[in-house]
Amino acid sequence: MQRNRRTHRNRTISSVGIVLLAAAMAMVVSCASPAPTAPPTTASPTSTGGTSDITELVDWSLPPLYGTIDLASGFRPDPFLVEVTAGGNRNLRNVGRVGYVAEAPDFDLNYSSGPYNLYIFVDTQGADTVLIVCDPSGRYFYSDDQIGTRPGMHFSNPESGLYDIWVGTYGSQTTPATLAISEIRPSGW
Ligand SMILES: [Ca+2]
Repeated sequence: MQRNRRTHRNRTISSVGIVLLAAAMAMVVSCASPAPTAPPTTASPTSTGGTSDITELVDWSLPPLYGTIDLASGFRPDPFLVEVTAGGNRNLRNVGRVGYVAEAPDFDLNYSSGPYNLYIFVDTQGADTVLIVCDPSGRYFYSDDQIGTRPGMHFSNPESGLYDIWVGTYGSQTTPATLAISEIRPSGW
């Protein structure tokens, strides 16, 4: 069952439609739910060695700070862009990662997938940012430096459903950033 606002208490993991991540493009931070019965082909949820679970730092069920969008595969314009303030008071060191995010997601994507890959990435004016995404199966993924110091994730055969997105900073200072959602491989990727 996929997550949505009405069924968020039911975090059952679907055994089908597992997101495939391109190698080394994102790493699983932690997972609020039991491990999937069928592991993803190219990435598996792993322990990070941190002292806390990611769900003790962030709350996907809070209203997103910068809104929600419904996008169906083939959406235009592509990329879809959202201006956000990256960062917050949640220190990812506690889950074995580096960076700072807010408790609430910055943005929620309700995605209807099609034949394309899904890219979620961040653009900044030189600021070092990080990214956390909770996918429709309730698994958390982390990225730091995908394009220079900018984070990005690539979902192959993406699931339809809710993607909660946190745009964070490497250091403790917040910074303006642009969140990008695309089905086209970004330049410099
Ligand atoms: Ca970074």
